Amino acid sequence: KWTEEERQTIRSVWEKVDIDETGPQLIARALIVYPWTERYFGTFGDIFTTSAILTNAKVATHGKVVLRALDRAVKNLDNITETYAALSRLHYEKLKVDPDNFRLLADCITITIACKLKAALNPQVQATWQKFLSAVVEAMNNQYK
Ligand code: HNI
Repeated sequence: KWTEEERQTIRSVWEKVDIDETGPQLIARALIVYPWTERYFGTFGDIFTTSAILTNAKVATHGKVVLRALDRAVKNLDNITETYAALSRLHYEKLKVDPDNFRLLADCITITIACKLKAALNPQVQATWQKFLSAVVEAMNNQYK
């Protein structure tokens, strides 16, 4: 499913990502741009204003958790669906996350990475990166029925 060039491109983007920096930024971006996503994070305390979102420690931690999960996908490109089976099930059964939000979060991941990588995320690289994130989104959808 992946060419050797695609594998290398995905790895080259990923190795430039600093999980501790990008993780917090990407969840903050999702909460600000798509404010309804706040409804799933009732345990995070005050995330009702932009400044509260940007300084919330639970938001920051959660971003790192999500990117560590993405690291598992990068390392298991040939079986992302299996790698994410339990995670997809958790989002479906327990967290009851509307799966439309997976695509939106994926776009926030791309944009946050673009802010960091600048010109290195050229159109060709972005296309391959988004193909990878589409596979992630598909895997997150897999246990929904
Ligand atoms: Ni998501 C918990 C990964 C999309 C809402 N999420 C997790 C955990 C991981 C994770 C890993 C921790 C699981 C555990 O505790 O075992 N989430 C991912 C990934 C994506 C994603 C890889 C998509 C690319 N999650 C979303 C989206 C929403 C979401 C789009 C809601 C809009 N996730 C949650 C919530 C939790 C969560 C809520 C529980 C958070 C907590 O700490 O209580």
